Amino acid sequence: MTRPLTPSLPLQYSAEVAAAKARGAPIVALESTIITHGMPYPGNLDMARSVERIIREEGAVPATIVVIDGVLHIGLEDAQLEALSQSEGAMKVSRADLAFAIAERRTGATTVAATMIGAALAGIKVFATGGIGGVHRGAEETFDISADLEELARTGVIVVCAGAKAILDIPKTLEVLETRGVPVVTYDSPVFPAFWSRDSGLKSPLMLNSPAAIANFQAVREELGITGGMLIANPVPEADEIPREEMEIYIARAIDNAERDEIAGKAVTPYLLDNLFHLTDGRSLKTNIALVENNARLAAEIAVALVD
Ligand code: PSU
Ligand code: MN
Repeated sequence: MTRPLTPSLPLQYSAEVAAAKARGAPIVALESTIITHGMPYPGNLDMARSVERIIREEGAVPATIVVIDGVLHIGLEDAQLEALSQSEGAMKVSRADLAFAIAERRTGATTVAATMIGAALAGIKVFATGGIGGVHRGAEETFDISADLEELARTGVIVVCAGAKAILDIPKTLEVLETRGVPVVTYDSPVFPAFWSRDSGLKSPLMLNSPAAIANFQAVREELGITGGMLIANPVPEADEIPREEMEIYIARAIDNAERDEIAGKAVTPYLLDNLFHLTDGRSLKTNIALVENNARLAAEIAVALVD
């Protein structure tokens, strides 16, 4: 079912996503960098499968987005998901290199930014992930600011996350989002969450308590002609969180290790996540999976509310 949009853009929908599009059913986009660069095998495959199952249980259709051998896939079959979870050489692609992966027939896992581009192309309005990229600590020296922030400003997709990873400079991340006009809405909590922890120590810019209210907010933005994305920050469930003070100790150590190993550019986030996995004896991964599942559920509820 490969459909060339242009001679050079092969786009392939999974059968399930194609059917959902045809009947106007709710769809939730999912990223693939979290599978290839964010978690080790087999936890990554368990996560990818359980997230898809949760979205279906909520009455929506999951659409994992990834470039495989130069084809932009919107929705995967289970065998493709399984192969991806064990793939060694996948690129990590963002806005800068999504087209490169397609043009060069490569396999590329999409970050939040690239997944938003794919979702918008496919007419998918909601996307669930773990945490977005943001302004890294020390960005005043390194200039390391994730392309995810710029994409949120540009592309009209609702991104459900568990806040910004505490490996980032969260106050600066929120400042950039405000400057770029991205609404940051916490779900059912007055404080902005920090991925593994429910509380970043910062007040949330906006708060809403129901999927219907989020869908309504988005409808008003569209009526006003306000383009661009919106960020929904959904705190990790209490039972799964690692308290901030505890996480902070591991994060400081992981950042020290990254400096010692001279990690830079797009390798930074995967390096820190892997380091934290080892420093916490796998606990950070358990929390990561729980929060992505929690986000998938909310994203599906929002997608359903948007078509109601
Ligand atoms: N959230 C996770 N694990 C991840 C990421 C997010 O729980 O691996 C990935 C996302 O794909 C996000 C990327 O877009 O990290 C940010 O990378 P960078 O800081 O290089 O922009
Ligand atoms: Mn970066």
